Amino acid sequence: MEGYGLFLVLLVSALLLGFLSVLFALVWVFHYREGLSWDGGSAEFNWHPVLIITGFIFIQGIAIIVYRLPWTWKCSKLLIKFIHAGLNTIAMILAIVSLVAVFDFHNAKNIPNMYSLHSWIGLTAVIFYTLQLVLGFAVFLLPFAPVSLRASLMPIHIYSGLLIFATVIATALMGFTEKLIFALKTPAPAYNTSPPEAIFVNTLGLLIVIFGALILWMATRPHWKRPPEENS
Ligand code: ASC
Repeated sequence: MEGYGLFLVLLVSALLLGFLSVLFALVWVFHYREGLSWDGGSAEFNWHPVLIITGFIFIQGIAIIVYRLPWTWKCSKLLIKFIHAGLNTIAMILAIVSLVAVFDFHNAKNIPNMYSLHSWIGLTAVIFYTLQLVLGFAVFLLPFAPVSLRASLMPIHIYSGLLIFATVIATALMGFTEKLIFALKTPAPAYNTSPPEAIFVNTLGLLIVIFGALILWMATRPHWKRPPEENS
């Protein structure tokens, strides 16, 4: 349990940043935008940032580091696997609902779909995340795959999980910039005049980058890994 105190500091910081990011997303849509509803208008679009930040960034980040929590090392590995898979399933559902909100809003307003880099990379991330979840469930949770197959797929599972997580954060940053450019033009104060909403959402972007940096650091320190078991 090398550097356990530092791990706790990073964990508490990541949790605070995660909650703060969700809070910022809610303040953004309720204070600066049209709030939330499911009516084909802007308030339906607003589910997109709220659900992505809550599910696809915060919950996914926690799902990544559940194996690193030292007080779970005495729990059965199977239980932690179910928590890992369960949190990732919740994140996947929220990400898919958030995409439905955008497509539904676009179609109601006759706005084209899938033309931006944000949409190309974002949809690709959701598809790969779903594949990763199904494959992870089949190989690591169901009792059928031989240990040799588990061992050879584990580095790929870890690599693709971290790559998808980092890609989701990069995609969210593109989304913030897009939305601010679309929303902040005349008669609203333009983005390039740095109105309060622009500063606020840029700050949200910074919070998410720092959250991601902490999660990736905690996940990749070899000495914070769950100690191997005899029969795992
Ligand atoms: C599993 C599991 C592990 C790995 C290991 C192969 O399903 O619980 O620790 O795969 O067996 O790397």
